[in-house]
Amino acid sequence: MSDITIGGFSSMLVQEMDSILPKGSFNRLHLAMRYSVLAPAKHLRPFLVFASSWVFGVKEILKVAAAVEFIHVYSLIHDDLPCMDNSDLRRGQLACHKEFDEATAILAGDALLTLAFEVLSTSIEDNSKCIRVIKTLSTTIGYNGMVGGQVLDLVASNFDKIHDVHLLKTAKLFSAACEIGAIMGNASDEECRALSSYGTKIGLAFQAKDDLSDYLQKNETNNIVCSIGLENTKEHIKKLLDDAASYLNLFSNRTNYLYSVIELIRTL
Ligand code: GRG
Repeated sequence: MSDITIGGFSSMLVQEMDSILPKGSFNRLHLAMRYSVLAPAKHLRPFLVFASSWVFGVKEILKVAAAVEFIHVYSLIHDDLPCMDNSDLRRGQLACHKEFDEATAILAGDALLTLAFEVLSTSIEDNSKCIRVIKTLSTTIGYNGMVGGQVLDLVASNFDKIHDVHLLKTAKLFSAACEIGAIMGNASDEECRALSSYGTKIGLAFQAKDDLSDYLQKNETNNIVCSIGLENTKEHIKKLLDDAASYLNLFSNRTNYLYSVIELIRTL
């Protein structure tokens, strides 16, 4: 995989996910999983797995990247439910619970969460690497990560709380994606830490950008812009992206894709 664009990566990832997902055309659960996973998306988190592993010249990373995307899609399906964010639309189409029904959406999310770990445990041949990847991902998405962030989100109001929600709900998965790429590349502890920190900064910047566009386009309140103001939010995003870049100084080459994510987030 050389000289690939994020779009080119997406096409290969979609093919890989298509081949992993169950295919029963009359099975509602299978259809719901495919409907949500194969919808048009940016695939930033799996791209970060690829971009970090690229630093170390890893050749086969698509299955691991797909597992990270399955986790992300599970979180989107559950986040859209009426008892959570209550969104009717996702990825330019009806949310999973609207296209199917709530029970199917809950179960499709559960099945994707489980499938992610099945894929990791069956595709990473080196056992110690496999356990490290599973440990990184599972600690990122549980009570002290994504799910904990969702709980906090229900009550978040000031900057500190909003920052914690961004960290737990969004940035930790970005960071884990980068760390997983590093683990797959046999990175040193120092390199793993640098890429994990890069991912955290990227994730925080991505979420602040998302809040900024919600504020500007949908006039949404109760987000970071309302807490620290428009100019401070822009400054905050710039600083986060500059910090992300500084973590890449440790590496002498093959950081092109990681820099391209910084530029992509600047332009979102
Ligand atoms: C597990 C119950 C439960 C909830 C999960 C993390 C989370 C809570 C939900 C994620 C949903 C969400 C709105 C997160 C904020 C980050 C965000 C803007 C996600 C959308 O990600 P994109 O823009 O989406 O990368 P695509 O569709 O391109 O993958």
